[in-house]
Amino acid sequence: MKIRLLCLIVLLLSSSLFLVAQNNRPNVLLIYVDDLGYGDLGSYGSTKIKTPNLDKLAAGGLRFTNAHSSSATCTPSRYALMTGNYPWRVKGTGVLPGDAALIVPTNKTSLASQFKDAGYATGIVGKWHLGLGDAVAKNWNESIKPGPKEIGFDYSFIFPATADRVPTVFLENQTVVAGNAADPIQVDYKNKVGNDPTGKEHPELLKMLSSPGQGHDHTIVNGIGRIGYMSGGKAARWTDEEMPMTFLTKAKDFIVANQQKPFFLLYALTEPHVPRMPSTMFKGKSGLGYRGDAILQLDWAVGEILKELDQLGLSKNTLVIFSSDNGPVLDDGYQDGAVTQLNGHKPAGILRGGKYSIFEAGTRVPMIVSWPAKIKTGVSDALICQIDFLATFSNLLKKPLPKGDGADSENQLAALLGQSKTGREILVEHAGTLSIVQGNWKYIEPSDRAAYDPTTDTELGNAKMPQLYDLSKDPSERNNLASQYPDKVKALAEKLLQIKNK
Ligand code: NG6
Ligand code: CA
Repeated sequence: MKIRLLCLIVLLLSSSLFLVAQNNRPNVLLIYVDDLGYGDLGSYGSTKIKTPNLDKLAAGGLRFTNAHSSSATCTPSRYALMTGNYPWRVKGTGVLPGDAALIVPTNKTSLASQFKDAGYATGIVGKWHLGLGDAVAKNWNESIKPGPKEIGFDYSFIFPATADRVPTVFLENQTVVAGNAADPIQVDYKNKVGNDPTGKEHPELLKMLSSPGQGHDHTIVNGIGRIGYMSGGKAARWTDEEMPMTFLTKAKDFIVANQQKPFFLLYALTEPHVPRMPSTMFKGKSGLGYRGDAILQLDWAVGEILKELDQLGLSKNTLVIFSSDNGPVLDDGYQDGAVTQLNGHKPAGILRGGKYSIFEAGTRVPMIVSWPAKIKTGVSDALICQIDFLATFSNLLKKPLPKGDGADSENQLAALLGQSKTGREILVEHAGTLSIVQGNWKYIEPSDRAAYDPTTDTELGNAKMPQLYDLSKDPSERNNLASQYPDKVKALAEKLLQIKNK
């Protein structure tokens, strides 16, 4: 009898220890989408676009109202996500061409290497846009290093830059998928290579016209003019309509293969970035042009990957984070109906600006966090930035960051898990120009940059005079209070300078 009791106690103790261990080592699925705006999801107020899968995730998790990417474009936001450093401190972290070299340091902790060092299986499936190899000149016909592996991803299935940039190929573990030595790939961003028709010379070959003056009229791939020239690799070139299925399949395969270990998967969807060329099942479905269709498509992909977690019994102990790399844009280079069929939809919700803008819509993005084993459902107004994921997961994994790594990243674990309502005290936002947010106040530094970009129809938020907004009363940044509160302006300008000089 006594022995039985003892066994029972040992069993109970070891299973609760196991649970503790499990709770500190959840699987982490980071779903990172491209150019989705603060107002694009049902759970963030959209009535024109239905996003049932993400709304369900939000209803069962924590929905953030003041979460940010570091920057208002892709490369710098992804750089910050990976390194925990403000990208504006480092030259060469702006939007990269498709032939750029890797910009993430391989000798510092990255979000991926941190998970890897903690014993996780690490993978990335989707958009990369952080450069590959050690130089612009590279041989696309052999394995390219350094890349995802050298910064901590065991597995990668990526495309190099953006969907509108050459080379329009996938790389699996840093080798082009379906590459062929007899049809070598060449890439050039200045001069035409090979004999492929370009959008500029042959607009009659396009299935979707590019927007005048935006430059998406170089090599045509899959009936779409791209930025940059490429030749060769005919069998390796992607079909845009298949991309969601391709990425979903690879992401599922990774999860299935690593279901016994804790894993970190960055599932970096390309939607709703241009060129929006949804798969047949979504074409025309939103009634809002291809941008709306692309959002339905990404919502579907999220639903499918979550279903996979469910079927494998992994949902409860998987921490899912959903967010976007920057704010929304309608016309980003193609005539795809985003403008003409907008139908009253507000991609940025109540916020002003969008992608490229230092106004809030540039970096304030949807962020949903779910971890059924640990996170209570609700809404959080905590100020939090994707740059914080590095220090936050360092805390969760109990792997302290080496001194100097991720210096701009803050441990916001309590906010991420909904245990604290306050997040950062201060955040610097970035869109070329910088701004600083502290509590309700936002100060935008004076800038000579243009106030408005006519090609994308974006209010960039730049002004020669200082700007000060009270975000609690004026989230749409309409009333510049700088002249009424000169002391506040001075204090925030000084604080910003201090952070810049850090
Ligand atoms: C811009 C492109 C735009 C898009 C963006 C990058 C032009 C005129 N526009 O320069 O189409 O590719 O870069 O988007 O070239 S991001 O989401 O990857 O930052
Ligand atoms: Ca983007």
